[in-house]
Amino acid sequence: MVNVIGLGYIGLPTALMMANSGVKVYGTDKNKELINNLQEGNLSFSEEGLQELFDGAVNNGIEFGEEYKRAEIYIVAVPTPYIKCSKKVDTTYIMEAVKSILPKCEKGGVIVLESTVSPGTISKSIRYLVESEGYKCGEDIHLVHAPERIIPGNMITELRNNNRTIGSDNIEIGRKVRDLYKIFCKGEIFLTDIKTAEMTKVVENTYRDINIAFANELAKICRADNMDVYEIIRIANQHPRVNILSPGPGVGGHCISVDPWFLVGDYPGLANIVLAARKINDSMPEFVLERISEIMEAEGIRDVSQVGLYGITYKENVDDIRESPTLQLVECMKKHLASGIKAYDPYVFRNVVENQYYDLDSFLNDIDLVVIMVGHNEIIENMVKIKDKIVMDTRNVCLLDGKYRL
Ligand code: SAJ
Repeated sequence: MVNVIGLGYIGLPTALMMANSGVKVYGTDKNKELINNLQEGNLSFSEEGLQELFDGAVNNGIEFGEEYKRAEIYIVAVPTPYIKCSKKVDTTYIMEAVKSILPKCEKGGVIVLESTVSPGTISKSIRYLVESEGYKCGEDIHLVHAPERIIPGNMITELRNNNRTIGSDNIEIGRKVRDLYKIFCKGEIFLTDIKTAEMTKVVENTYRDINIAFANELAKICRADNMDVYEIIRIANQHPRVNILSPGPGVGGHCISVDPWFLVGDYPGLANIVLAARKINDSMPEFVLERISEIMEAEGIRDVSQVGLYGITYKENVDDIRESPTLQLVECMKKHLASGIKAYDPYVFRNVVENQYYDLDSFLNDIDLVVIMVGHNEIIENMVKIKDKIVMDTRNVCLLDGKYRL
């Protein structure tokens, strides 16, 4: 039996995938409402292929509850935010999970941590916790790090096909966990030690953050000197060794905008490019706001209530709003004591921001300037509906003439 702890964006698909592959799985989460929903057959977020996976897992006997079960292997996929003042990883949720596992775990059982952590965290914090509770690591309990790599929007395919890393300080235990993941994962699974696995995961997301920051900085430079950043990136990327990502209104989500901070917090004075990249990406919502003001002035729009933010999620084709640039922009506006800007997202039907619309036509009727914040397919397909509006496109997805860009 495998007990998966934390049934969010990572834990749930992983639990369902294992159950579909014939593993006996129990899914645990402390959120009672989430558990009730899962027990009633309702998923908490949408993702292509998730419903089918859920149905298959239920047929194979997966169960959900708030309690922890006696198991040989635990998989922990709970959030690891960063502490705002120190920038260090906040291990509260993992510690809570591990502490609850210990009295249930079979002797010699394995705790696999999927949550992203700063290098050394498992040895410094988790191992310390286990041993201070009276268990011997490597005998009573084995700790393993198996950082997830799946991308929201394409999770199920990536869960099946991506290469993975497993960090274990005991080769036999590493192989045992690798064999469990191999049941559903067609990608190559690399075995290494725990600290290398921890650092590798943080490095992967930091690499992407720095690349996006470079694109965002180029957007600012090109705006200052009237150059077309998109054309420049497109041509530069024809070089066989250049691959610049796309500028945008900011970096959201619970991974790329969080994990690089762990390096800044743990290696002050060393993680300099990392820090600069974080600052550039975090400055983008403010930059978009400046662009909106310029366009309002150029077009004679007097009131922000005539402006609408088209897209609220942190990126295209997902319903996740965590650290979303749109929400950061709205916060920015509050600091400037400006209110009244409108917002709509075809994926968001719960109220998350003031002046939010749930119907595209009413949203468009009430505004003059449309700011495309997310490149959802649905927004691209409905582009004709905004052809008579003033358009500011932060994602470069709009083919209409006369639009403003970053
Ligand atoms: N973004 C840009 N420009 C780009 C690409 C992305 O502005 O060219 C923005 C997005 O709009 C979004 C943010 O960056 O706001 C992050 O989106 P993303 O698609 O880059 O990444 P995530 O956070 O959805 O998923 C990442 C992935 N990591 C990498 O690609 C290295 C995923 O594989 C990880 O599993 C995930 O983080 C995680 O959980 O760590």
